[in-house]
Amino acid sequence: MKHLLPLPRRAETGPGSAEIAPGSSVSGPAPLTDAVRLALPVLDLRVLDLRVLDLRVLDLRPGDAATAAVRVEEDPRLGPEAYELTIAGDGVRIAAGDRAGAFYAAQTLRQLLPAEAFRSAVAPGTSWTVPCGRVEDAPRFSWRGAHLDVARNFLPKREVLRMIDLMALHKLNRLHLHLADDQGWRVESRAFPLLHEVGSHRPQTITSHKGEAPAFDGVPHGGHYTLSDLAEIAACARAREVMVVPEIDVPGHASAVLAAYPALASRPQERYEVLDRWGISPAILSPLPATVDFLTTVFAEITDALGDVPYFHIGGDECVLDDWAASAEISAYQASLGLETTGDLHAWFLRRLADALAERGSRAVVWDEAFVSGRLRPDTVVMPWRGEHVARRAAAAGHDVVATPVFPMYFDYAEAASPEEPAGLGDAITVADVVAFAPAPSEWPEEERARVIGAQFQLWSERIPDGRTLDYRAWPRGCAAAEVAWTGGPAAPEDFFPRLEAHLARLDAFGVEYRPLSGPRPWQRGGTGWRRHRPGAVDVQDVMRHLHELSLSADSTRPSL
Ligand code: TNX
Repeated sequence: MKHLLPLPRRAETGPGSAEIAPGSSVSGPAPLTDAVRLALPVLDLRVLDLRVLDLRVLDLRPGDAATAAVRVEEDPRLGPEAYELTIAGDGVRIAAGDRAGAFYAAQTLRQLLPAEAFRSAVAPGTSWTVPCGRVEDAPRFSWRGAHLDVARNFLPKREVLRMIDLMALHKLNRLHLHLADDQGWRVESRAFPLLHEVGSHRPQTITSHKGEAPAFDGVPHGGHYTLSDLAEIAACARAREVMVVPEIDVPGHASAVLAAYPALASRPQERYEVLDRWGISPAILSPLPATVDFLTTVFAEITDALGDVPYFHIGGDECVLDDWAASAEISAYQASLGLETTGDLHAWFLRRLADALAERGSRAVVWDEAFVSGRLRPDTVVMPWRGEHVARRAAAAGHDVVATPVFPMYFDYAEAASPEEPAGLGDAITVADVVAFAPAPSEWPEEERARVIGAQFQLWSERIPDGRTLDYRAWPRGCAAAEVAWTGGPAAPEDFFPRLEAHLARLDAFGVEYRPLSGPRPWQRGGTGWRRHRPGAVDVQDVMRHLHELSLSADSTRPSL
């Protein structure tokens, strides 16, 4: 039981082992048994559902349920996502309070099998030997997230589905999809079809680094998910205990929306284009009622496609409010609402959207600038990306907080300040940095710690053009993030790294092109082309100092990088 990742609360190894033969059965109440079977595809388990058991249909003998290789029991004493896994000579027993607990027990069982169990198929007739023992486990945090920016570089649906599978192996349970930004709008809208027809592609993408003469690749880029794709993604995710959290980032980062519907701009005469370069753009939606109506319609389309949407992210970050101040119509509207500053108007606008979402049963999630602007609904979840200070302020104000600080949770930063490393947004965030992270610091008072509901890593995709690069950036830092989100962190490196080494064999079997701990393979290096690395270009610690200063100032909706 030494190599489980994330680390369970308790694990003991006993003498002996159990055998699981091909085609073995799993018995227990639906849908727990089904969750177990889904988590163990390589075991080819038949399901004996005790509630709907029809032995004739299944062609089984009455004694089979008692001799099933894996027996699942519902145990209401166990909390959400908790499980007990017992492996004895006569088989495997799983106790769980809910479907998620049963699913995670089966994920743990899979890790107790040889790494071969992480291939998508095994030789016919393979049977598995599992060491006897017992695991008692439950997560420290309910939000164990991964953020995918599919706006800057689109990722085809297959990559999103694969990410969900990889998340499930690591007991990660929130997939935050950043669906709209200056460089692309990534979801179908039947109400406003120009959003995906115009907003989802750009003619080219910048390849030069900051400070260099601009150079472009001359390659068109595009793509979006249909509403049916979103429904499919959500259903696959739900089956794997992953909740999709959609994000439409407003009112800034709006170039793609405004390329489609310029009438929503604060300067409607201006012509907008889907951006072909990175950075903070001044493009901002107008805060007038027409924009709120437009967005609530689009949010409803996305919510209807996804099904159950407990959380909907509305962004709120990096807004340049100059166009609001310059517009007579917007200033008059601001005055009519009795609001003093454009910052107040930013807060008011996001509040309107959060209220509209609440009417449809979704809680809003925002980046921390929106918290600093004020007026949030008390139930709004805050993602403090600018560091611990603003995280603590949001927690002290009574908001649920998901820890998302640039350091060490921005996996778009390079893992080393080395010329071999492909260029990231900056340097350097290592696996060891992630392992040392405590999302709810022990120095905080208990009430503030209790407000931290989880942690999430971010894969901003300015420098993640495809699935291979995604693998490289996400893993193994994602393994470390999963560890601290499950256990509460930090982990002791001398305990974590040997477990990680064993875990990497599982990722090899699964087919993940992760970054080896010793550094990139030759074809994973930066080379001399557009992904060449410039050591020392941006130091993540300098970025954090800068963001910290900004989050202290009252006027911190201003752009920051
Ligand atoms: C900041 S975090 C951003 C993103 C960038 C990222 C690059 C946040 C809310 N905004 O737009 O992609 O930095 O690291």
